[in-house]
Amino acid sequence: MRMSPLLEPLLRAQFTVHDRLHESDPAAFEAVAPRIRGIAASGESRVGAELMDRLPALEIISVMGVGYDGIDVAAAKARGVVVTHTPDVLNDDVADLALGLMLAASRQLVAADRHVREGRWAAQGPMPLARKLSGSRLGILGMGRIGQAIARRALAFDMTVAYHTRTARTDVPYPHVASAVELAAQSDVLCVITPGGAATRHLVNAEVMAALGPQGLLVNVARGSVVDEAALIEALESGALGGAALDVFADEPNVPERLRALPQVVLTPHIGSATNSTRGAMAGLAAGNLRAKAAREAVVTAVPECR
Ligand code: A2R
Repeated sequence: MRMSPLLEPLLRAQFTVHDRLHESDPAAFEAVAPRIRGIAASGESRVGAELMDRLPALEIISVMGVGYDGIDVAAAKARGVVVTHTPDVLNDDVADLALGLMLAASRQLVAADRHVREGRWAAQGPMPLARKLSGSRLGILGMGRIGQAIARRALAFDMTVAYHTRTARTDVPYPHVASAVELAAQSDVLCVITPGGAATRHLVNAEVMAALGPQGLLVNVARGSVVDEAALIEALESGALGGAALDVFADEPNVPERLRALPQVVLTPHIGSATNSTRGAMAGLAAGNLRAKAAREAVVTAVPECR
């Protein structure tokens, strides 16, 4: 994936940058690999042990994103390589998008826009009635930095909030629910905001979707891997699940045709943090971590496993 245009100038100002040279010119990469001290990665990057093995001088993998499920952190730690990410600065944007997706799906905003644009308002009359969001029951799967930002916004819509995490929190006022299935069963909207990776793979499965039910709405602003996408398509097609609003997918940027064909879904291309100000802040933090490491100072935001 192309490097962020907001990050690239910050890196070029201080470092010698080899932009995805291992993919574009493997021979040239082999020549510079022994001197590479840092990797600038995105939230979607895959950095495994095999790549690290070719970089004996590697000191840091700086991820521009909060999720780092594509990085083999255990392999990095074993080699004395620190992994950093960019938490907090994107909480507002991801939470804003989560609420936007809830509103878009329940009030049929995308279909309504097309209704006007395509002249159907004048030709056919009003749209079918939609579903009210305010006052409904929101279940949040994951109650970390972003989950809490989503919950605060939901309160302004008079929604009730409950959540499921592996460990109940003592610092939030919302009820903790013991499992994803139980949370889904008592929610009108289930919003997924856990990390990706093996521990959460297909946490939202057919059983969870059935519990959410024919009137339920699934919102995913976390990682595509957390939802069983094949089961999701089945559930939507059969009517077992009412609707979905998705910013992330199992195999980005490929979105299954069957999913794209469904009228009761709203789809966005992984834009959770994609505003100028937030991406600027993320780039600043990602570059700052690289600069700190190069200066032999403590990095700013190491991932929890590397602290
Ligand atoms: O399970 P806990 O107690 O560690 O709570 C974390 C929860 N979580 C899970 N909940 C249920 N089942 C799991 N297997 C599981 N694994 C983790 O997700 C915690 O409440 C939340 C993660 O919060 P933070 O680490 O503060 O992450 P943040 O900044 O809210 O971002 C969440 C994710 C990123 O990793 C990206 O993949 C995505 O949002 O953009």
